[in-house]
Amino acid sequence: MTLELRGLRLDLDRPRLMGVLNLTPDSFSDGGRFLDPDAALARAQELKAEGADLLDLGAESTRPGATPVPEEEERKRLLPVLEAVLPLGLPVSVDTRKPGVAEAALALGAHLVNDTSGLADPKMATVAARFRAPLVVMHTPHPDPRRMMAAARYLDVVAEVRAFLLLRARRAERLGVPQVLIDPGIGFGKTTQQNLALLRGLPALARLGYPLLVGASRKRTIGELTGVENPGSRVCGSVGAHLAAALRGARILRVHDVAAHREALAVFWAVEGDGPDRP
Ligand code: HH2
Repeated sequence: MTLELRGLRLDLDRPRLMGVLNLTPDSFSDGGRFLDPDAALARAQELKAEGADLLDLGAESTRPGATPVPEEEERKRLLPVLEAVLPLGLPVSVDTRKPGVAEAALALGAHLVNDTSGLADPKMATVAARFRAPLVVMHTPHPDPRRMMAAARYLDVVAEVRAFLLLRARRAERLGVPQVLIDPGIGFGKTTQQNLALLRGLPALARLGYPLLVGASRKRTIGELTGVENPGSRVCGSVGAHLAAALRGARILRVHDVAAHREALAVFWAVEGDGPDRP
């Protein structure tokens, strides 16, 4: 399976690492650290040196309860850093719920749209289609982070997330998106038990045939399972979750701590991988 990224290509026969770069004052684990464009570029260089296969730039926190950012402010945070980061040569994803922001980022040369609203606005798909960019469709029970925990009621979380992703992925394809990726949205309106059920249930999502992205990095569930309160110190727990995800078919892991994941994946893939990708 290959991901076509507007001229760049990423082979997904083995798990790949998407390095997180949050250009926000309020992200749950690294808010405020990379607001300054120079600090953001330095962080992007670090993520590349650690072995990131692609970068995910976000300028609006989506943690449960986060306050939405006006579009103008999101553009102001995102676009200068995107411009500075593109020459690094890595594929760059833009993490946004706003079609206008995605459009401006794609016009500058971003390679992938990461829509954490789960295609709440079909315009996101028409924008991605126009730029021939792939689109990540992520599950959330409500596109507004202030309301998603209250919306978290499932009878069968795996079946419901699977049905949602299939519906939205098909809609994106009908609207002309060249390649769709799916993501269960770990922590988006889900309890720890529901997140664990989703991680166990990943094979059912992988069987839909779309490349599967998973992001559990430093999330509350990792804190609850490990007892580590500081999100920045949840590295080992995050690696544990992502190896479990890779074993069940995840092909892109969205992570803050790239170096640790790179090492863990090297060993993981030496054991689990097969064929020409065996390192
Ligand atoms: N999680 C976050 C943000 N974007 N995108 C995808 N596709 N999947 C995810 O699981 C996902 C995501 C939340 O993490 P983070 O960016 O660290 O925090 P914040 O939203 O507070 O900026």
